[in-house]
Amino acid sequence: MTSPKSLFAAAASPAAQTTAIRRDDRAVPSRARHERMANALRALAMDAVEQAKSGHPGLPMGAADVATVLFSRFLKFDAADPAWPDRDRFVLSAGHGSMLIYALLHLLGYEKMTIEEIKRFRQLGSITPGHPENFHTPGVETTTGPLGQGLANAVGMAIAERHLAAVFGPELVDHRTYVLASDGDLMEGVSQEAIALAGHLRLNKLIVLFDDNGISIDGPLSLADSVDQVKRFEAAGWAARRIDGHDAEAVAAALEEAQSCAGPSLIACRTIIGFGAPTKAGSEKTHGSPLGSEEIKGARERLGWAEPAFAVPGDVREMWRSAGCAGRAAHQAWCDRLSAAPAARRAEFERLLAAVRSVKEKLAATPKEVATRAASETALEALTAAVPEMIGGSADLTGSNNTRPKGMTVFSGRDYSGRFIHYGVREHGMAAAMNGMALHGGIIPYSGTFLVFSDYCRPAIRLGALAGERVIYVMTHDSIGLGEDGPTHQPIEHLAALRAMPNLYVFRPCDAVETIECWELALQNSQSPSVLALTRQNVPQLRLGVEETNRCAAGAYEIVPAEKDAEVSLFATGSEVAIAVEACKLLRERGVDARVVSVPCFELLHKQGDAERATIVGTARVKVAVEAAVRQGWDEIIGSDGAFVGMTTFGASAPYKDLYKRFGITPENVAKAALSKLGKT
Ligand SMILES: Cc1ncc(C[n+]2csc(CCOP(=O)(O)OP(=O)(O)O)c2C)c(N)n1
Repeated sequence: MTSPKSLFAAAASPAAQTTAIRRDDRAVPSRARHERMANALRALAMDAVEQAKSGHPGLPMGAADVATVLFSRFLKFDAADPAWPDRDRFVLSAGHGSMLIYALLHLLGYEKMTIEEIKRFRQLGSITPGHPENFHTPGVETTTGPLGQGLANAVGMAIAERHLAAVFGPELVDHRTYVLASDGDLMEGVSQEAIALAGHLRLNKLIVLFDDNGISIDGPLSLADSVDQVKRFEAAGWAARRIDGHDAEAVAAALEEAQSCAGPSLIACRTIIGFGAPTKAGSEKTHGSPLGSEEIKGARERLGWAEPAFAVPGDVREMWRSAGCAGRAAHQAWCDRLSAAPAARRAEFERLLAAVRSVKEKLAATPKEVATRAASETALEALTAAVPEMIGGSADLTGSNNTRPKGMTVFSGRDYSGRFIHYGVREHGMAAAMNGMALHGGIIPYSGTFLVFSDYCRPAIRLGALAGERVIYVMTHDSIGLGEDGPTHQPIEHLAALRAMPNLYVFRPCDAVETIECWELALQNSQSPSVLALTRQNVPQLRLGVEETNRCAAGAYEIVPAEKDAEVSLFATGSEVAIAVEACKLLRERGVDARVVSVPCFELLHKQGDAERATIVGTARVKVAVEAAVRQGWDEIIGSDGAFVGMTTFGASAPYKDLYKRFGITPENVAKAALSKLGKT
């Protein structure tokens, strides 16, 4: 087991000593004080959107009361250290309401969120982008904007908290995850997956505040939706209630009650979008455009807010600042407990290297002809033993994805110490939850489904790539090689589609040795998600000797060198590398010197310098690529005049060997394509 110190080392910084107020001791502001605090949020949101000439004032104005109660009376945090590991998390799932979080961070005293940044809302280089970006703005917990994602991230954060609390104890891990979700968040399908999973896992420290304003972009929600959200959440095992979201005491009472629920809680807060705007409040007109100077003037009058644009009076600033440091004593006490914890053990990096080395040594001693999904399971046995931060799972395909190594116990509502999550048939919710786990810190999530269902995860994979999160997808059944399940299950365009995504590493190892090497690279990619595309069918072990270096690290390498001077370079990935190796033999029988380059990861190859890449690609007159997928993306390696042996249509249902013949992905055809380019047919 890793130690708490190594886990929290990077993030924890000792808090300044102050005479601080504990959460429970915070003074309850009078109604007038509460209103002034909430109105400061409203005014900053109106002013920033007006200045930017774009943005969404409606949500911040409507949810200002809820946010004020949460941040001034409940949330455990310390504005001086946005990365304090044991802070409560606040997720603004409705990311379009970004001015709410920016105004909060500013008023609470987050150092970087100056009034200048608020004035530069949505401008190039500001820390106040259109939608919140956690990798950009200290104090923002996750990147939101695509509706539904934040809520599903929060489920992952709550899972991470429960697991780490079970492992390290409540003295070091004891925090809540709060979400502000809108109608749009709850209409998105991913929310259902997230809600069902959270209810099932009894995530009692997850509290969703629903900004129940009944308005979306097109107008009243009744145009498109008539779900009773309270009943919906209750059906999924949540405690749920409705309150008036402008009644601060009702919000506080509901939050108080939610603290002691046995499962997750929903608080549906009835609010008025654009609260305070004289003619536009309660209508979609406040949702996504500046209010206009007349409306803002009227709103200031209604709210009793006489300050000029962007000005915050001293008393209000003081109230917010004291909320911003109310958690400082709790933070300091936590730092003290952490320093009393056992010393750090060997670094994660060293543990990882030792595990990889042991797997490679075993494979060199006893080569294995196995499916790469099975090789991945063997790799996981060593890796998960060495890296306890790894939490596995599968979207109901555990036996097919081979993601549960022997002995890994299940994470459940009864036992949060388990490290394997049965996500159910919820690929999208799983992917978004994994993002949340990675964001939480202390966890390296990996989980599986079929590669074809990467489409079901894609929105979350994309956000993980944008935010630079280490999430590892084990995507098995990676081609027509899966056989009899047929074209619905056979990925064709998926590798190309995934490779098109910036900051996503797509690995397609060719054998057991490449599989452990790709796992090592995925684990070392601490700023990027990775996909491991793995076969269902067996493949021969092509790498036989003992090799210290990770040859996959260059993205591509010569797995079969030329005899002398190659006329033909054959490029392949995954299960097709063995086909290319056979084709190479056929070419040599015809007197043609050829070499084979395995290309386990395009992105790493692209990262090589020009000279290294040129050496790997080589200078052979003819280049042929073979991959049981579409050609798109390969021309960068083989050129538009290269030959490609792969798929141009959907697959079919049949035993896989028949399919490879039917679609012409055979050594004979690869050799034929090369010979034809050489003019030797
Ligand atoms: C997945 C996704 N689809 C569409 C949008 C565009 N969009 C932004 S806000 C919104 C709906 C707004 O309604 P609601 O969620 O109730 O927010 P409110 O109007 O209360 O601010 C839509 C469709 C989006 N951000 N994400």
